[in-house]
Amino acid sequence: MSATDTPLAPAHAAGAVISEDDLRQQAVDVLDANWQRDHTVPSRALYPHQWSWDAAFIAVGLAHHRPERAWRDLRSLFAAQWHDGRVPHIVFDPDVSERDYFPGPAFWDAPGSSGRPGGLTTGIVQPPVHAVAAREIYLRCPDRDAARLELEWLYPRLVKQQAYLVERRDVGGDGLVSIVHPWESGLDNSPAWDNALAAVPVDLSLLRSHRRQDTQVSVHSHRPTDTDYARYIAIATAYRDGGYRDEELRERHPFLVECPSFNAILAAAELALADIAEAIGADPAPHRDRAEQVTKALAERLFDPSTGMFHARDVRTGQLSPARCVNGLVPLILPGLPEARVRSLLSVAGSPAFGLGGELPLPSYDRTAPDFDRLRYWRGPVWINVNWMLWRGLSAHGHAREAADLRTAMLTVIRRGGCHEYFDPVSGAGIGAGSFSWTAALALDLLAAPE
Ligand code: 2M8
Repeated sequence: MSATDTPLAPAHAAGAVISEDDLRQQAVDVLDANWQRDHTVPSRALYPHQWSWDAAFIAVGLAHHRPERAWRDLRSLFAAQWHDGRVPHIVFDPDVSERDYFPGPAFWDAPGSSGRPGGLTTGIVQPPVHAVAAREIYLRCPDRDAARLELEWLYPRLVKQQAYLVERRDVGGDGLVSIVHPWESGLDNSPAWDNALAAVPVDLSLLRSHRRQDTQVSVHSHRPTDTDYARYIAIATAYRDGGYRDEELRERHPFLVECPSFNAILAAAELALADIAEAIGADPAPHRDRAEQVTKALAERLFDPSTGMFHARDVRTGQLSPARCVNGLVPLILPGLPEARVRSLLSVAGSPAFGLGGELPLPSYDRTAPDFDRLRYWRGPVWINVNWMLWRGLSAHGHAREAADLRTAMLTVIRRGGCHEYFDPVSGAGIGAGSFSWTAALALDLLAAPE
């Protein structure tokens, strides 16, 4: 039976709905409990280090609770920025044992991974949401002068982060950034990568030499399969063994994909940088131009008129993935997206595939697809960070009613299920890690927004 045949579970199935005040307190408690010296961990049990795009979403919420921590979190992440501008997807806490997360620093810290200013990090990146977060914190900070000083520190680093992506990662040569690993998308095991991953040989013996840690602390059926995990290790190993260099990737790297949400976030970051530049007396114009170029390239290269939404492109074959995934709706965050594209995305978002306007937020994958999986990680479950971006996109395009409905749906699942990592898209129950930081942080932002 597919999930579309399954009736929505009654509201009480996933627990009682707590009040907004109780949720606010719960979210603050989660963020306080996950604060670690100079950063917030996504989850104490499952993700005990600092993650790049998590830090950005978390900072948005911290701005409502502890603005000084919001800045501190971003500062500690950018202190680990590589000389070439890349912001690593994980900054490892040296006090956490290698056994507590795989792949840990020993895996990533291979000879030849030069260019780091120090500290233990991975060598891949995640979507650059940080400029958007920095602008949000700045707008919320009561102490404008202190906030401007933070922006002055961050701005050149954010510019360098963007320059790394635009100059070193345009593997397809069409003005869009390629990701070199599914983990770079943040939507790790999304069906969006299935076709590109199918070309990567599976060596299950890698799982004997490298022991998965995620399945020790989480339910196996929620996590990527061993087959996919073996591919993840192989792709990360290939990039690491190439010294984390980005030259000749097309000739030697097994996974190169243009992701619609990564590129939409890249363009949104340029718009945020334009505002930040204005706030600190720098020139906003180049940022606006870059945002326009990326938006245009996205609309031309990754939109599929036959589905009415955006899709990931495999740079090695030139093919668009047929999978209808939520990352294909994220370009809605761009105010410069042509109106026809916006209308099309709204229609897909409101269709049975995603159900915008219904009781639940949007799932990560088409509900009507035969392989829709309500439990496995990014292959069906509801994620708050993606819905939060879509909510902002709907507001930016003037769709206030749809935005309000989505906000209510997000707050309802969190009030019912708790600050979980993700939610069952059928019953609304909270699943994955409990006490998950970005869900807590974005709940604070949603609660603070006018209805
Ligand atoms: C998940 O990814 C990590 C690898 O980066 C993992 O599964 O171990 C993803 O949901 C990713 O988007 C997120 O940043 C990370 C930490 O919350 O967990």
